[in-house]
Amino acid sequence: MLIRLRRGWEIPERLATPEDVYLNRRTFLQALGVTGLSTIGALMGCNREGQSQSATEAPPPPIGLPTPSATANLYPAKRNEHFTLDRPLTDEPIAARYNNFYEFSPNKQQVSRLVNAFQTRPWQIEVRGLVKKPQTFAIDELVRRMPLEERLYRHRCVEAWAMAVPWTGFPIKALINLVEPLSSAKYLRMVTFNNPEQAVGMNDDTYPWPYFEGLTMAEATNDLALFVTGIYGHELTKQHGAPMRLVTPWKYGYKSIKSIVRIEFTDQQPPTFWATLVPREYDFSANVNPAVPHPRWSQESERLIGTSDRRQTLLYNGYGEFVADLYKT
Ligand SMILES: Nc1nc2c(c(=O)[nH]1)N[C@H]1C(S)=C(S)[C@@H](COP(=O)(O)O)O[C@H]1N2
Ligand SMILES: [Mo]
Repeated sequence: MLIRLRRGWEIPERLATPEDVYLNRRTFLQALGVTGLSTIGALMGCNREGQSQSATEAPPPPIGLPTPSATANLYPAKRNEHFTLDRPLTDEPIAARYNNFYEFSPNKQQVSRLVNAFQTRPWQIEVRGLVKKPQTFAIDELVRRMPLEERLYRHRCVEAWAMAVPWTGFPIKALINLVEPLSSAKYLRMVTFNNPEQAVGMNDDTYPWPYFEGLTMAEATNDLALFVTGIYGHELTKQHGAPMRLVTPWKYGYKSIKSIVRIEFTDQQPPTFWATLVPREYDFSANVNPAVPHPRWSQESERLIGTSDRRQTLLYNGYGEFVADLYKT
């Protein structure tokens, strides 16, 4: 039996619809008698051969809110009407059950089922490195001090699916101002929580956990760059990266690191999770650009999840008026 094993990140989303991946993987696992979660990643993508069975599927889980917090009453926040969309908002149940969060599963449709044990309070965020005022914030105190607003943003995953979401959060700039970076600070490095007991996918040690990402200072202080603590008018759910995640809508989704515990100001370009795993496929800047194909698939168009709509992908995901100046040479 010859099985071509491929990791989830090795196939464009277009070639592996989540339904195919999920149903065939189930069949596969059953046939092999495999139940170990660590094998799921290795089996992602060996699909499309056998036809999907109508597996007796459990009903979808409710849209899980995070661990109770002291700031739930801050939502919904006032919408900033400056940010408009060219497409309908994605329905919340669609966005809530289609998540890239490898700490829980490499299968986007499984993540929301696996986040229950994840504790998002108490939660602290340490800010350190090249700043005048390094400090550790309790998340609810930080959120209370920040100017929360709602923004409608497009989101474009490198796998060529897209959605449009109402995020609630605050400009990264507001947090940067609190800690006063030194002039030597050129980059922000951000790190996700590390707890394999609460996040079952972290037991797969083929990944360099915990997840890490970075931005230049110019990117981080751009108006568009948000730290997000809410979605669809309520607190951020676990599967979307509670209690606080990054959102940089002109970049591919993998930059928008979830469930952040540490932010460090440095003078060196920080390594990133996906570029560490597959350097020739995932670069540091990760700006959305339809003219630059991924090494194994085109980036010219994208599928809007929950619909059969396919759209042309726009340079900087349509946010050129805000960010193009950052990349002029
Ligand atoms: N810690 C962490 N952050 C992450 C990821 C991840 O696997 N782990 N996936 C990224 C990718 S590839 C995308 S497309 C978005 C998905 O965000 P969503 O699930 O809220 O749609 O989260 C990003 N942030
Ligand atoms: Mo992504």
